[in-house]
Amino acid sequence: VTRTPLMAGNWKMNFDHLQSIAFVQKLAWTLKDGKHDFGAVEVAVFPPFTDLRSVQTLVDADKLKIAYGGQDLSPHESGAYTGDISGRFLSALGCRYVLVGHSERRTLHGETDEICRDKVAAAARSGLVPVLCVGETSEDLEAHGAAAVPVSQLRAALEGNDAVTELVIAYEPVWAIGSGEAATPEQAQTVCRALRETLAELRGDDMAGDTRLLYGGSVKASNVVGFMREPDIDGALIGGASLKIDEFSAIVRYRQ
Ligand code: G2H
Repeated sequence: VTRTPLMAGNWKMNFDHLQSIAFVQKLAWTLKDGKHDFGAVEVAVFPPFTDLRSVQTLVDADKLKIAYGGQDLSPHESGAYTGDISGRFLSALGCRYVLVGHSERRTLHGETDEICRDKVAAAARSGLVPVLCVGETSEDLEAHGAAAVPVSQLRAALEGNDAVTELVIAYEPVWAIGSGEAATPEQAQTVCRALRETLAELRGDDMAGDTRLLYGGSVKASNVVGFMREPDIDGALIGGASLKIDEFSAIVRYRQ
């Protein structure tokens, strides 16, 4: 199986507009200088919605091979949903990806498994690749072990979503997010294996073999290699460390 690793920076609600632009430009220069092979390790950033247009302009003008996406989308196509962003708007801006069900959305915005399922469907309808985030809280971990909740979130997100043939899954244990305390590579591998097996059961071996599983939660340049050695981990979703150019570019170049 050849799955191209994906290093994805989730900027969350950070950076002002000029910082976003400067960051993408600097990232491109740093990776070009380092002769980064974009075909070997894919790079994506998830800026705030308000910066996507400028990121698109920059990427187009310089033919940068950096992919980008939104941090969320509406489950609806259009209509009376003040403040929401349709997947159509994102694909019109050249987005390839969109995050769905990040734990901060699930917790702070009450996004249920059903809402995440509708968002996965909406992403696919708009030609976007959903990056479905799953993960257990420390209470879940104690009560049910690590894999139960992420696996049930994946099942729920795919239920009735047969039209979704391409997605990325990010395993982000909630206790590891922004805490500085990442899961161990072995812990993350165990859950990613369970997720891949679930995908195989639901969608067959081909899709399970092709789907990239990312680990997220306090990923840094100093711990990324350990995760990337695991057979079922195909990249990382990076929050805090994706805001620092040296850290993020070192993560992207983890093989060097
Ligand atoms: C998890 C992650 C990025 P951080 O939220 O999605 O953030 O790397 O800061 O833990």
